[in-house]
Amino acid sequence: MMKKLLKNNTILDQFSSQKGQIAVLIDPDKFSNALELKKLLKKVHFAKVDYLFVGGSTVSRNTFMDVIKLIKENCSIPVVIFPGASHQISEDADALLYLSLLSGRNSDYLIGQHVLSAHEVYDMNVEIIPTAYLLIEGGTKSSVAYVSQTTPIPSDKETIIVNTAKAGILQGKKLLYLDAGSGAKNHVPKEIVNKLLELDTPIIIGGGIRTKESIEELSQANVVVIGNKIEEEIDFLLDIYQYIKARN
Ligand code: 1GP
Repeated sequence: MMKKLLKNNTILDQFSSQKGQIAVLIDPDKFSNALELKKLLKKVHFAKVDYLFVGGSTVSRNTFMDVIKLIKENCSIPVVIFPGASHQISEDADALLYLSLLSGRNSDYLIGQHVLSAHEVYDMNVEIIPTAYLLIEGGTKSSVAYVSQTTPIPSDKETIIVNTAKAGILQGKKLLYLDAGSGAKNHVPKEIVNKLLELDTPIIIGGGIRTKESIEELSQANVVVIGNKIEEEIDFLLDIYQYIKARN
């Protein structure tokens, strides 16, 4: 137990250390073919992406664990679990975003899923990052909203968003994750990111980010997450490569 309490916050420190970092989100269901995944890993490595986030809404435990193992065997980029449910855990990952869906009022995603996996997660040798997860309206009904049966916060309700983030910090969350949902029409507005900077807590933004311009617009966030766009057009990693090269 002590070991866990004394553990260094390596990935959290890395999140905090710089703005405009890039994470590529890998949904194991879409990359269960090892050859396809290895091809993707070569490209993310070339682009010098900062993190690989792994998670999905429907993935089974075995597929999840196999994909994380394969990533770790073939790539040195830190792997962060972005879990869709309590069974998406693996000791091979570097960190786990311990998400509480604070924008919603579904107790299952506030505490229920956590209790189901707590006995395993508690003893895992993986960095656990308590994360305030806020779903923000992004112009489409997202899988997260559907699966969690929660309503996202409207993107123009700045005060509600900021107060939700503040409540999360008061509860001990170390990280803010604002998600417009996978495939969102509109990503989280940059004004929200700028407002949240006042809270002095690292910020992750995801959902609907599909252009280099959007990445630049949101680069005050610590980490910008890109999923769908890379699944659709793997060569978008060349744009990411250029962005990262200019940033460094
Ligand atoms: C991660 O849900 C996002 O937070 C991923 O969204 O697939 O739209 O990039 P996209």
